[in-house]
Amino acid sequence: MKVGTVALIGRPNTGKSTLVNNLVGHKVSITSPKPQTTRFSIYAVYEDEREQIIFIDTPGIFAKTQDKKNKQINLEAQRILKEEINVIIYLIDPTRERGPEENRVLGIMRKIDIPKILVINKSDILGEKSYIEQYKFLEDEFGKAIEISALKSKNLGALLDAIFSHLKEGKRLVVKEDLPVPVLNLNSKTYIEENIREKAFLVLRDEVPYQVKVMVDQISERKNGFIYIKARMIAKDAHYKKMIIGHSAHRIKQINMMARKELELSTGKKIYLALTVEAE
Ligand SMILES: Nc1nc2c(ncn2[C@@H]2O[C@H](COP(=O)(O)OP(=O)(O)OP(=O)(O)O)[C@@H](O)[C@H]2O)c(=O)[nH]1
Ligand SMILES: [Mg+2]
Repeated sequence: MKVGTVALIGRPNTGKSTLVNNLVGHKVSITSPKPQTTRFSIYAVYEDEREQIIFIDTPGIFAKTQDKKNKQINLEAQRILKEEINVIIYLIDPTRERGPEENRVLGIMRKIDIPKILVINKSDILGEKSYIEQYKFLEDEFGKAIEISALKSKNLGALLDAIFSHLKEGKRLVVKEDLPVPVLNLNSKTYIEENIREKAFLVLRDEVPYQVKVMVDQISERKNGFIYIKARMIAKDAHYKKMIIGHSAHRIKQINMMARKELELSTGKKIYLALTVEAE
């Protein structure tokens, strides 16, 4: 069996988390149409008959910044690159212009001496609006590009083959059966918090998601087989709190319902989610 660790690198919103989720076949990372959705690196396990891969989904790298939080996020992606990584997937989103953000990622890529696979994502919508010409030069620099659609799971087999060709023979890095979900570094609390945060992104759209924190206070199994989860969404102030709750609580109810459904799917159990909102 061939084994190895593969990091996904790219600017925000290129589809790194979507790709990891679809490769692993299970939701491990949250995704959203907003950049900077992923905040910390997530390790997820993929395995088939011939290979075992640990994928590392990193937060998107963006242009040089003075903002403290953004600096931290950039550092996180670069910290990962100092770990033992066997292959890097350099993910491109050709539906957006190249710009300073891509240049920054490119600068980092050029300095790293690890096998890289250039992957062009969102091939399902390339017909509509494409800046692919701006990225063609990368093929000369990094070799052949693999065109995929992370969202539609298109051409992922070719990507797995390319990864396979870079991996070395070895023993399994982890025993998958031991893991409740194929995520290595997330405990269930964080997993639930991330799920709720994702639904908040979806329901609140452009309004507030960045200002929302989620805290899980309790997870317990009830006699009737239900899993009881008590969680709080913490808004920046009273104004945002009201926004999250929505008129006759319609927003918070929707967030709750969506999070509950997904948690039921991933655990195979009935969930009771007591979700409240408070101001910081
Ligand atoms: N049409 C299309 N949309 C995609 C594809 N892959 C990802 N997306 C969308 O692009 C958006 C961003 O996807 P994410 O997976 O959250 O991107 P990311 O690179 O993890 O972003 P950060 O965590 O912010 O760095 C979401 O709205 C996805 O649904 C794809 O292959 N085709
Ligand atoms: Mg992400």
